[in-house]
Amino acid sequence: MEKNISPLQKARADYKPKLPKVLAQFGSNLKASVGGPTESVADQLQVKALFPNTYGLPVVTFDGPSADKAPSIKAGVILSGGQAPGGHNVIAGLYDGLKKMDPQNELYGFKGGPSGLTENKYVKFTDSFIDEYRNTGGFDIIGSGRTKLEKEEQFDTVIANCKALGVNAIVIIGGDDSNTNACMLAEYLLKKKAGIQVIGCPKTIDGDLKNEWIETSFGFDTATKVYSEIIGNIQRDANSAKKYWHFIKLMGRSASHIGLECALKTQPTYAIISEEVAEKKMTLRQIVTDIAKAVKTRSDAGKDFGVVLVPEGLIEFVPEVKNLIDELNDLLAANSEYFDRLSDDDKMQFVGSKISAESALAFSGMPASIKMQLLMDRDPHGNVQVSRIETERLLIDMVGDILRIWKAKGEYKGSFSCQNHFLGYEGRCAAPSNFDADYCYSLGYTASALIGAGMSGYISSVRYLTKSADKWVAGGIPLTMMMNLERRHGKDKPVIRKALVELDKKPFLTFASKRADWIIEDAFQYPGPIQYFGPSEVCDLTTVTLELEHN
Ligand code: FBP
Repeated sequence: MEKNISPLQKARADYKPKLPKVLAQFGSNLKASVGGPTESVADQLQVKALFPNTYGLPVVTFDGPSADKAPSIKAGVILSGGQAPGGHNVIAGLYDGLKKMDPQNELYGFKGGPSGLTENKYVKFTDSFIDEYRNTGGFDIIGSGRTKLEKEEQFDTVIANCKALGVNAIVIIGGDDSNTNACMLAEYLLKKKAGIQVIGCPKTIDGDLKNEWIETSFGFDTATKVYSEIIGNIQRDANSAKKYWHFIKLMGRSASHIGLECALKTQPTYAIISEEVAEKKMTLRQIVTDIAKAVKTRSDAGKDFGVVLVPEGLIEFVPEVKNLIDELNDLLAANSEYFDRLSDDDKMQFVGSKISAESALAFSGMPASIKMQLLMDRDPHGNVQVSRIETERLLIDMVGDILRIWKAKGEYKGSFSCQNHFLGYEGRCAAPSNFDADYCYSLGYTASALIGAGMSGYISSVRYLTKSADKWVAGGIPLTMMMNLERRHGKDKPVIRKALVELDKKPFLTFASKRADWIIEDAFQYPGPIQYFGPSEVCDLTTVTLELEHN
């Protein structure tokens, strides 16, 4: 049966992703120049003790062809965690890089995320298989999952499965949690002298897997473009009908990079940045009072409409709620089986009796629906599933309460009619923008070069991303460099540190310098849809965040 693909998909299949010169020109095995020993971002002694074989590895940069022939490679790849546009191109780049090195090299895709490695579910990639997925969105080529690989039994099963198949390298395409898995697996495989290399690739629409060497995670560019298009459309509707306040929650589990990027692109009436809330130690009451003041200011000017951007992770950054969540995490981790058997009412009572007086106060002040959402299962990495908490509705309710009080006192005369939206899943599988198509392909290709150069415990790094792709620099960063200790499931665990929005850096400062005007004026910008064909200044645009951070 002929594949049912859209005209755009057909045309995109022919797109040839741009590569850094060092990868495009040489392609076969590459020479790596190495820097000095490295350190983890924090907790150096503890991280070093936990990762004796992978700690302190040097940063690697590819700078030309290598005369050494790469060993023959049978690699396995997994997609891990939430979908992000461009994952298929990472696999295509990895495949092409391996084949360029030696046509006999092979690539296997382990299905359904990390569990594919332990359950030995795989497919062998061929040219026609890969061709079908070039430049497409989604992770459906092999699927994804959130199983945490951290136990020795799991690692031993991975060794046994790889050995049986002859796989001597594993590429893990994932976010901070998945690359933490990659680091632990690399360490274990070196300790066991298993002869299997591990390379990570930085994926997540959240944009929080970044540092000096990883300028952005893939998928952030495309997802924020999709959300900004929709926000722009909603703003135009708000400005046309002039009767609704739209509260739009934007995905991004923890950091507010997505919210900030979308705000810079669309100039909404109001945008909350979670990191600022934490820095200023704002209470929920202060947050909603500020929004209510903006609503009143506009209403006094005859404008009973506007758009508010709410970051998905906000709730965890409000100090009173953060303390509550930390206590709940520990409590639920220590009593999970007992807790699961309780009715909803008993759960509330149990929690109320076990947490501190301050947290109990914060908990009791929340609507029942939000309380239950806070008690829901954590994901396998111990994270609260914030995408399931309806923060935007909570804010609408609380702002409405304040406005009603002001109205009763005669201080506010407007109408506050609201619509709520959640933008998340709409953007995670979009066809990658040119930037993500190129970046992802380069990341995959770089991963193949790292394998060829015999590296393990590295994450693929492609830098200088605001320059044209031929000037990008490809190499690898030791995963341990990004690690620190954090509290998970009630214990201190080594994890890759998330990059939060920095309040003293240009993206936030630019936003902060403009936002007061956005409340009064209708400064809305309408970015429109991603353009795949047309002038480079429209089609190859990167994010405002990258531009401000690096130019
Ligand atoms: P990753 O960190 O795995 O990339 O996932 C990010 C994310 O899209 C978050 O923004 C969101 O909170 C979460 O995944 C949603 O998880 P799920 O896909 O399990 O609903």
